[in-house]
Amino acid sequence: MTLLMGIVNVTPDSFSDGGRYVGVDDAIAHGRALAAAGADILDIGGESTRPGAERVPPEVELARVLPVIEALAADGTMISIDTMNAATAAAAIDAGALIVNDVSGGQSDPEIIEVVADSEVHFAIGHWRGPSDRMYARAHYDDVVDEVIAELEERRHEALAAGIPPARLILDPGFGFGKRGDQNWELLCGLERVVAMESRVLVGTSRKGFLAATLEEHGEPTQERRDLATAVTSVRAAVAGVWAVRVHDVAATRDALAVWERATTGEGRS
Ligand code: PMM
Repeated sequence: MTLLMGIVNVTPDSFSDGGRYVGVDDAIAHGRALAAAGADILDIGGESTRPGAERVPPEVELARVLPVIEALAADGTMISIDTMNAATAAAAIDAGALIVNDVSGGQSDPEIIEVVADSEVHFAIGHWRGPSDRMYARAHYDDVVDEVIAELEERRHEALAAGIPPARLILDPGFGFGKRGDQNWELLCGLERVVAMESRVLVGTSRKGFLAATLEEHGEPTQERRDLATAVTSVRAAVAGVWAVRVHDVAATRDALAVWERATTGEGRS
């Protein structure tokens, strides 16, 4: 059964009087709603990795995510920290995170690999070709599936060499990261080959630009339409045998997966 990872982005806006980010309480409430909707894991992030997004100092990132991790981990939910910073990963682990999700796969801040190696948490390694301001310049592939697999293999090798056991590794082909529209569709079509790498695979297509580009053929790609598209691509990923899908709208993908399971096996979660 494919696990559901719900996305909790802690709003970057402003400080409240108490020194807590205004977005903290909203993020906690949002995380609880996603867990109630069926999220198996909550992925908490305090820095946007979207194309063109500016980097955030690790101490600011940490101030955003830490209270959210503490509250949601205390609920008993499995927490993933979405960060490229070793210091943030270390503090998040101390606060109860069980997965370090690094879209750069340890390339942005290589010390993150040591932090994970010195702990007992899982490491989600993303396929990445540089920071968001440069990633499209590097989006050249002869065969995107082959090259993503080869580069993920290098990252996996580094993690293993640092002493992280294979059972703690998760690979993510990094949809939207250093890939242009059609390259993402090609990658989605070739997901079985990524799954054949024999690590758990995590896939995040939620609301991404390549979905919007397809939806635009029939008008405004609203959030609602992107969430429907995400449910479909997440089912596609589940068909390939991925371990988990990372989504904003947990309920939509939960329903799509439940219907697909019933439609193909006659069995389901309930
Ligand atoms: N995408 C984003 C952020 N974190 N983590 C993983 N493992 N995989 C992804 O594809 C991924 C990620 C960017 O999307 P967002 O800004 O909507 O969170």
